Amino acid sequence: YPEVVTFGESMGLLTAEDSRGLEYASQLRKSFGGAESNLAIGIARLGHSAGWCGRLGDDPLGHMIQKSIRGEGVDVSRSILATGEPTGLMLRENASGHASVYYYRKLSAASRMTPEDLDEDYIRNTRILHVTGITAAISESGLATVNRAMDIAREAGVTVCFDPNLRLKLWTLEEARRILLALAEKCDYFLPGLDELALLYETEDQNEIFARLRRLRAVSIVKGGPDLTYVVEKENTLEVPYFKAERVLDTVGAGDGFCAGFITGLLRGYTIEEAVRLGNLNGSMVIQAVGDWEALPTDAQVQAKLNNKAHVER
Ligand code: KDG
Repeated sequence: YPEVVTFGESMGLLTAEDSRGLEYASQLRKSFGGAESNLAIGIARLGHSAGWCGRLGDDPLGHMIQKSIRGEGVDVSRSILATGEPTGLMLRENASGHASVYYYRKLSAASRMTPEDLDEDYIRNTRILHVTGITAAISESGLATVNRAMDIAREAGVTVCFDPNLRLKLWTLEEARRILLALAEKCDYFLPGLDELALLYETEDQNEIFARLRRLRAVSIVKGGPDLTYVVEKENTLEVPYFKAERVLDTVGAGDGFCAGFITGLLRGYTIEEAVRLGNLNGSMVIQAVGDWEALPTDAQVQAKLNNKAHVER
């Protein structure tokens, strides 16, 4: 069984790289995205085993996504290609310096995921289960699947990581607040961003936010501080500085890259601080190239970065 198990919606991703945006661009770059498959690929690149179990359509996009994730060394043996259900799609434009996405995922195969899709033994026998709030947002049955997976993991003593991944294009803030804060009660590691917490807890006051986090059973790892990541535990708060990225080309996927590094650190028995450092380094490498997961580093690249070794090009 893989050391980490995750599941969620992966979608075709068509990006207009042209400054004219989606409306006027004449070409789109084809890839795929999905927070959980990004994470699984990140962990596999760092040399650990990960399993991704999503529901895709039995269509060209579904085949491309399943083969690509498998090609990255992730176990997709529990993923499903559902006949007659479309693979979700996401369009993106990078016009005027910022990215906007448009989702086409209502009634997608993934949004029809149910708890029956889960292989319970697969979850019971892993070391870490990682779930995100995106799956909870896409449908009632997606939420039920997240809850069921968390319950199976907790009963079996499997560590549960949860990234709320707030996507306000998928639900209202009120719904998101009610559901994401309930899920945060059920994990061992809560992995939100500071901006998400301000929305979820309805305050910009960092002391108030951290006081709320301290009431959780989980250790919270808060991404997106001013050049640092916070670790908020019952008694203390730790600040772990970022690695400076040489250039920032595309910040989408940075959070998933962070989680992949952090979870790898947990698998390796690192201290929390060391695990967060690996998360920070991994996240800083994702943003240096275009794409949600393409620039996730291998372990050799991470080691070279840590040892300041120059890359030999030819
Ligand atoms: O975290 C990056 C993801 O947001 C992206 O890959 C696509 O899962 C995705 C989503 O729902 O936006």
